[in-house]
Amino acid sequence: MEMPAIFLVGLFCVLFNDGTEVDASQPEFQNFQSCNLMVNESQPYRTSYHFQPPKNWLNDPNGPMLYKGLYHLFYQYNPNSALFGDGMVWAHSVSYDLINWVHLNHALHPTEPFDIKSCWSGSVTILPGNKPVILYTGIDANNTQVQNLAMPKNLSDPLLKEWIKFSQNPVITPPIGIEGDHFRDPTTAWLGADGKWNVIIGSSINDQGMAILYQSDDFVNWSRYQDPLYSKEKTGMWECPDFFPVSVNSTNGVDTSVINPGVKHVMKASFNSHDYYMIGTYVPGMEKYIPDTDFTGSNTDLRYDYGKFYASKTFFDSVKDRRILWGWINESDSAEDDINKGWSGLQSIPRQVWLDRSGSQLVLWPVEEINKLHDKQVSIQHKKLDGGSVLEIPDITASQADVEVLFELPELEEAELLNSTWVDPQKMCTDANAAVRGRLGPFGLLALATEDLTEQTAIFFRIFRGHNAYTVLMCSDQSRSSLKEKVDKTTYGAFVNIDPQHEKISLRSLIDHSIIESFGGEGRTCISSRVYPQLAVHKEAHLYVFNNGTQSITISKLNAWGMSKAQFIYEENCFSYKASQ
Ligand code: DQQ
Repeated sequence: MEMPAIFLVGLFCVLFNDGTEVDASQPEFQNFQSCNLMVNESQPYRTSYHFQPPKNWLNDPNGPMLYKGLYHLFYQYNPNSALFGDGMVWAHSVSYDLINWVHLNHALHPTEPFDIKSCWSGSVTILPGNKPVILYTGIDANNTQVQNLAMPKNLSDPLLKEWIKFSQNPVITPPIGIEGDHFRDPTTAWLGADGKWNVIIGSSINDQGMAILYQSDDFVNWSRYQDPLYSKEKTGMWECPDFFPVSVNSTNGVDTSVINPGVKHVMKASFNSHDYYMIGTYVPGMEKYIPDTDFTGSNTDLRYDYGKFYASKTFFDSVKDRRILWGWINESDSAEDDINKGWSGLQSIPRQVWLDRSGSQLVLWPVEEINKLHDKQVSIQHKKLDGGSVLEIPDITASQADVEVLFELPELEEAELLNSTWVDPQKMCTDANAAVRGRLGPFGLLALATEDLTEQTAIFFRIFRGHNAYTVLMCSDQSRSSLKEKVDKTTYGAFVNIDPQHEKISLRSLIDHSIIESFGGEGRTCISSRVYPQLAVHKEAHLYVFNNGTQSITISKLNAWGMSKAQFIYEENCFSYKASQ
């Protein structure tokens, strides 16, 4: 697209002018107590430490970044309803620690022909000179998906409160052969050695999902590369692709533009309601992505999370040298329930992402800052759990808790034989829920449970013996999570890539009223679920560790904490930062 010189000059002034460096490390809160958004106790499903706005619909995380000491999270938000609809905006919040948040005014809302129906998902790229720029999908009056730029009005404002849409938007429109409603969600751009910026955009042609590659010298004029960076038949429309390097021999993250022999590349795509990823090699110049293992369309494909988790996005935290993942976790209740609650949708606890030692999968782990919310602690050590026993973890707020447990299996060789037809872990968990006794397992946690266990969500393991190896199955069983009807109680399951002969079985669950995020095998398998107990709410919620196998196991170590509430405030009248130079 040809760009009149005057507009280019204008854009470059906004993108490349040096703002005065401001140290934003001194926040000031006014009337903090009265500003903290209060939770209505009649709302048992609102969370205490997960990110959510006070009301209405939330979906995809957009453009997460760290800028001048502040974390920014933008997200898809419907200001008019607890349900999805036209008029989606980029809501905007900032944080010093990824846990406590200040809600700012919306960064982008539909105002122009190129986004008049909605401002849909996209990403932030930080251009040289520490200049963030948003590239997002606008829905125009014809429902065509076009890609638009927006720049901060004032780069010296660490809050980046105001964003200006580029006057020459859209900068990318659907190419010939791509349907106007199958062209969205640009990624964070990476800079090639040839000086070109690269972004991918999600699309599909006849059910063949793809990441279409665009390149630019100036971030304004974009040309489509001849082939998609990757495509795969029968995967359907790829939403919110993400493409980033991971270090081969370190848990540290690396900047999105790093390309060298010390990294592998992750390609993530959101389709069929899940976030799937591949690990592979990126060949710049030829613009090829060669996955170690391709998507197969079966349950062996790698997922960030085997429960609820969608439209996620990562960013590189250059201060702590880590890559952080945010994902949208939607509701499992009905639209009618959402209207009554007045809200719908959560963001996951941000997770640090790195390549597993095996090189064959990622590891995801809650960011360390979440530990700041740890309140009262209970510990158990070296405790035998006979087959058929349930042990309460007392004295903590079981409705908002963080629990980590390490199981030892002294009778490992007693594990049941794995039947060769058992290849679908979710089906295995559904067919044999927590009530079905095995030999080694089910054992794990009963969260958000009533004292009589009529309501409970069981997060558990079963161990099986094969010819040469053991198989570890992890399940999240929602079948008894609520007496409420009209709630999706699907059970989730996945294998955990660990060898119980050499490693103890670990489980961490973050429990927060209506969400349980569970991390098995030190973050190699994650399962998030949404649950709506009717009785096991607030003080009536209990937490147990259980063993419903016939063989005994040992709790080698258990630490559980009640969690304090995270703070969510509105900027107006409640928050200002003191700039020190
Ligand atoms: N959500 C956005 C789209 C994206 C979808 C609209 C994924 O841009 O494809 O809110 O959840």
